[in-house]
Amino acid sequence: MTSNHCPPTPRVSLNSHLFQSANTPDELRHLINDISRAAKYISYAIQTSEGGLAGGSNSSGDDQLELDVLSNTIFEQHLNESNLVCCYSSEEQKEMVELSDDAKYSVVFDPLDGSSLVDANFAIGSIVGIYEGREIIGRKPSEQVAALYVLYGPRTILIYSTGNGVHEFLLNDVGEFILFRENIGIADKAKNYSAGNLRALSDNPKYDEVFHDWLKRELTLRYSGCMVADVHHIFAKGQGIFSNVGGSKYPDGKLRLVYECGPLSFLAENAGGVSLDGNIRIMDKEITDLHQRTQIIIGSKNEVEKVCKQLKETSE
Ligand code: AFP
Repeated sequence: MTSNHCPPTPRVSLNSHLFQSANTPDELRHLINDISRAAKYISYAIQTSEGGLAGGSNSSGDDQLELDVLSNTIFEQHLNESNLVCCYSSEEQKEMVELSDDAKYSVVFDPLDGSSLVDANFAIGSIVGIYEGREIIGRKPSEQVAALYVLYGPRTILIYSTGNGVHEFLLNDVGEFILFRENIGIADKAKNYSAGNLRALSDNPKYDEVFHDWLKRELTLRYSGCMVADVHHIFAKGQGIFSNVGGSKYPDGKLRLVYECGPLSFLAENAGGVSLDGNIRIMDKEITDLHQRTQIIIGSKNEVEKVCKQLKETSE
């Protein structure tokens, strides 16, 4: 007898991908699953809350939105419940927080990157880096064992790497992250550019030259003001460059090594891209302060190297 019922659509969940394709150690797989559950709650909170200022400020002196605070708390709860985290450090908190004494991993995260864009209904994201062991100070982003980000846009997507390719998952209607694209690559040549901290153009003539070179060569500008969304554009299109270069207001650029640049550099390099601070790999930078800032030029190899050369010609 034949049946009218459609067979279930073949699908690969985040958990089964971590287990079967990426061959991830069990504890790390459980931790990434727990973090992905936190992201589902944040995704729901973004869709249902009204946003607005909470009245507090974070360790960098920025105003905190209600959703920043809420997202931080959601991360905290899930990391705590996992029992796999000895300590964590959040962009929203000054100090490291100790959790389970004998647990294996430290987690660093920006719970809601681009939160100032919430009111405008732009895409925003969460960024996570995972290290083995307790210390972060004195380490380098190259020591991360995994990194991921979640982008809350028209669709919620999660991108992760455990050093074994970069893979993208889509949050479906029943709340499961399902494989969307596997082994994402970044080509050497960029057609798109995403230029951050453009206030530096007025006092950093080399950055001004780089920017005008992009204009002259008619690359396509794609910039939203949320690093997760802007770097994701590079993964989505398979090419592009994102920059956040220093000027007098932010001499080292605006972005944080630990919470933003480190994890996204781990992902970009795993996709065949390059990420430099103008001189060296972001992955090779020693972490001396949890909230230290760094310049970053990330994306397609040829363009990143060209820009860093142009910026260096500046200062020499
Ligand atoms: P918020 O989290 O305060 O919105 O800041 C976002 C961000 O840290 C990063 O996601 C952007 O790339 C960067 O700031 C935007 O910098 P510009 O002000 O230079 O555009």
